[in-house]
Amino acid sequence: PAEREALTERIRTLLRERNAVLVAHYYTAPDIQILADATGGHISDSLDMARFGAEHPAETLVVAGVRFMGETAKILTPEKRVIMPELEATCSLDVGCPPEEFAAFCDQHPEHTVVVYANTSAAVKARADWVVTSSIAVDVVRHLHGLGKKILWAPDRHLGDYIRRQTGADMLLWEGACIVHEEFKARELQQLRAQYPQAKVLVHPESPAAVIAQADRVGSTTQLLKAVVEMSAPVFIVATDNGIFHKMREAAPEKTLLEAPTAGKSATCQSCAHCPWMAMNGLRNLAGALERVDNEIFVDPAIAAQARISLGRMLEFGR
Ligand code: CIZ
Ligand code: SF4
Repeated sequence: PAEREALTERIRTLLRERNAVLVAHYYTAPDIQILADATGGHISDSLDMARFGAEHPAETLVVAGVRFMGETAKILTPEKRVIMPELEATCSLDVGCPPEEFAAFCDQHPEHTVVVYANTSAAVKARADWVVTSSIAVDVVRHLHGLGKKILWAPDRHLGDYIRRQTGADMLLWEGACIVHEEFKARELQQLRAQYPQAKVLVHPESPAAVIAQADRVGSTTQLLKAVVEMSAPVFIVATDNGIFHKMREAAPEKTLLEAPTAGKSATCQSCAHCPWMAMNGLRNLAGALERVDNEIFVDPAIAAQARISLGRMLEFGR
């Protein structure tokens, strides 16, 4: 605790000295989220992180999250310096969608509109017509489907399959998955619901279809957070990364929140559904990166220019 105090103080000072602002994802540790709140920074899903960073006047953005979030910030504001606590923090969706293989897949299907999830590298975004996050994916695909477009979707197959069921769009799916959400188990969830019949079930659509099928609300992290406040149930079972519990408890302290069960763990386990790459962000490496002003994110300018077009469509659509 004493070390945490000292680190927190050090980071506050450095943020001021470096004219920097902290932008954190909901899945990062409570320490980091508290600090972002206390220093005029921001905590949100990746779409809002991108928006906030682009609109904030600070010269330096400190992005606590995973690599694609830092890259997105850099693409949208190339004139700003973007640093991250840990450059090795990646995402199984990004890793599972290598740019060359993806480009080859797109080339095989030239008649399809290419829509990719934000959880991808800059090069994959550059190859896409559209970038979406889970908060607007269904709306964007419904819009494109309405225009008669066929969709090539990447990389999350569970999210893609969910969007297809929601919209009826003609969709080709890349076979990627999130190692966190993929682990939620349908049968165990059924048992937990039987134990808590009054509970509402909140599910992120990166989860398997049999888990989504049991949801009272399916949505992005922001939408699930809103659901905890709006829905009148006393108990919620939450199928997404447990980093979100910090904001959920803050928003609805009187409600009981349970983690949806994952493989081989009990429902009350505190560490089953947590992204190992998000967990790489800590106060210590955050302070270090700010101190040295390193761990900077660079994106090839030609790729960034291309990716800015597909990202720009998302930001415009979401307004
Ligand atoms: O699972 C993730 O990494 C999410 C939910 C990203 C996002 O869009 O905020
Ligand atoms: Fe990627 Fe899943 Fe981690 Fe999100 S939770 S960063 S989708 S691996």
